[in-house]
Amino acid sequence: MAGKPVLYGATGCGSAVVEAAFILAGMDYDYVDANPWEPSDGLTALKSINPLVQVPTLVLPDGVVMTESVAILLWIMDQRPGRLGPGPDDPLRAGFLRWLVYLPAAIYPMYTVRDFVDQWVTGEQAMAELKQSTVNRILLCWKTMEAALKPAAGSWLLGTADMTALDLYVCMMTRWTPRRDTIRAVAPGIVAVAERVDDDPRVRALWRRHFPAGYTDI
Ligand SMILES: N[C@@H](CCC(=O)N[C@@H](CS)C(=O)NCC(=O)O)C(=O)O
Repeated sequence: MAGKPVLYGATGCGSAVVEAAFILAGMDYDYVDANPWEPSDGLTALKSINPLVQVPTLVLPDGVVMTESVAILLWIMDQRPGRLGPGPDDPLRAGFLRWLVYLPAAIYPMYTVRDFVDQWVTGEQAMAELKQSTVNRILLCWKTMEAALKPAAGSWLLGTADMTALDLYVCMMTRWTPRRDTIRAVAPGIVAVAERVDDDPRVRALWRRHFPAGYTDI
């Protein structure tokens, strides 16, 4: 496919994992900053191609628009078979797919609620309670994943030779509320993997750009 894909993204947002995957896959991409919380030309352009106005959104060289971070990650893997995770014939594939989809299906929607809590309930108390409920659910999800995967010290989540898209995803999402220190209490092995991904020289600069010291989400 000629030309480069165009990634609509924002600092600290779900587009970070797509950038990390492009780096590990050795693929070039163009980037349009489209922070959903700040008016910009990029945001206006994003609105015209994604009615939900969410990042990541990817425009393929042939003009096809992709949304959904997990779909974009799987598309990148299609472009570079053998990288970023086990392929279709690998016995690890089923578990890889399960947990790769679990993150955006079970955890990511909690942020759609908590980032825009006034769209779901009214009143300060109800909003505070709903926000707390999203944190409770996020922690339950991390705890469940930890119990199932039991990550071994010093290994990647699935015990693969190199990190996979799953490790990248976990690195990004554990940065979000309630953040690493709180998540560590219920999922220490997962946070250890996230920290290992932080330090990988291939993606270290990217994470620093997205999650500088003192980073906080909403
Ligand atoms: N299901 C989507 C969720 C994307 C998403 O919620 N992105 C956030 C930024 S991290 C966003 O754009 N929020 C703005 C909004 O939902 O209006 C995915 O997995 O890519």
